[in-house]
Amino acid sequence: MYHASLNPFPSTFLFGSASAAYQIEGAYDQDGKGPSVWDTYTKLEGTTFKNTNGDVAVDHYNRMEEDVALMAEMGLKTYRFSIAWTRIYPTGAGEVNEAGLAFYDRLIDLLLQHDIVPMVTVYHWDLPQALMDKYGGFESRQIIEDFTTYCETLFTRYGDRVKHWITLNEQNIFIGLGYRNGLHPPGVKDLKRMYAANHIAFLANAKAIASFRNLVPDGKIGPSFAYGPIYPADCKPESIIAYENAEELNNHFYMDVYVNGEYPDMAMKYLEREGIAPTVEPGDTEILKAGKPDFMGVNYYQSGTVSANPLDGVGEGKMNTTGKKGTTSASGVPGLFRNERNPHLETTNWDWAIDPAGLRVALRRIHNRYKLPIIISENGLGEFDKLTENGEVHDDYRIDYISKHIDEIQKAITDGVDVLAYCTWSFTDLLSWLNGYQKRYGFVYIDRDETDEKELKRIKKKSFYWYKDLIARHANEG
Ligand code: BGP
Repeated sequence: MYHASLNPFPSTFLFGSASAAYQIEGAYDQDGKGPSVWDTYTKLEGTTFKNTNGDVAVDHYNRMEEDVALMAEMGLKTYRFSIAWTRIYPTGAGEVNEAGLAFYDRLIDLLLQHDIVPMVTVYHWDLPQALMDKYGGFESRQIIEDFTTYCETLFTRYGDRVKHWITLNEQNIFIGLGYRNGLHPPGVKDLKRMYAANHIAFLANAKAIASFRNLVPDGKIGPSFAYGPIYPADCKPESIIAYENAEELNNHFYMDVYVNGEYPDMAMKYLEREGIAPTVEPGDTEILKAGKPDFMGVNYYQSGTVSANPLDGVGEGKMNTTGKKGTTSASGVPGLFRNERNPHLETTNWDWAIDPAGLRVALRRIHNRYKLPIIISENGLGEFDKLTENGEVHDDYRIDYISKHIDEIQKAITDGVDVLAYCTWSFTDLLSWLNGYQKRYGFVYIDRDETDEKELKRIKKKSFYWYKDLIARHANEG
């Protein structure tokens, strides 16, 4: 669909930026914080790029005022950040740590003073190590109660000031990389365990949403799903089936459960045939249905392209975590689909397809299938940035990337999609889980690398000034 002219962004639209606790805070054992699975996992030899970890990260915990001052200078309308469960409950449950709660009080109050809407993610992967040791984290239904209690503590404490909440960040990624590829904690490769843990994560998500209704009745809540809309590699009927397989197993499988409380039939039949389907106990479907979100949170980085894959075809592949272009290997699910490179798209140095129109596709598909408003909770470009001798960063490629994605959002809004907010990933540079510090995403450069923390100086990139202007322009328009 072509449009002769585009609708403006609504005046309430929130242009923002995002982060996650483990990737920015550092201060890993300060003020009573307990260890998370990421504190432990990153210390195991060979798990991350150059053995990087978030012990110091970009020291946001101790430089929060400076970082919020930069957000205020930029004119951000919203800032999405996550709360570290282990700052609130150092061992996951039991005794609450007041110092941890107080830190986020200060952050929220400061944001509000600057008219920046706080958007809180309750879970961005840093599971308390104590709960992993006690019952295996998401592999036990005991987590449902502990997670709900933790969420209720947050809703009660901050619900008067925070009205935008994200439950689980990218359940598909933390469960997939944790239990299929063995690349995230707990480093397991077992599909049956993966789908079982995934089902428990759905229940935890739904329970937390249900209790939110009582505690913050005027707030909005939803999960953030990592949505890579799938394209068929060509118009061969077998490619279309492969595309449908991938869209259903990778995407509907998650979003259908969030919204309707039911797994899609064909994906479930496939899992049953493979002997890896989750056990849906009596009462589970009711719990899932009672946890319908207010919006779908979408983290969009790239689309995917697939062709048919025979039963003895390719399975798990190798990820590029070095930034050496072309080092991603072939992958797929035998019998269902094979991931292909899209010849019409450029890729980043980490082999992620650059596809702004894919965001419009994602927004339209979600709107059509689920009829929910959408918050784009992450989108951005991870690249090597260069600090010039004059202390500047000319990241024109990032400006190009983000501006093209924003154009596509505007087209989707004109198409009729209800988009509430757009958060770039990320505000400052930060630690990439598996890719160290060299894969940078921020508007603010942090002067550190894998081996040297230096002084962690904050330096505004060219994109900082560009996004600032863009926000001001849209504010005047709306
Ligand atoms: C998402 C995560 C973020 C962030 C981003 C970039 O999956 O929610 O936490 O890390 O991806 O990914 P990467 O750091 O692998 O480049």
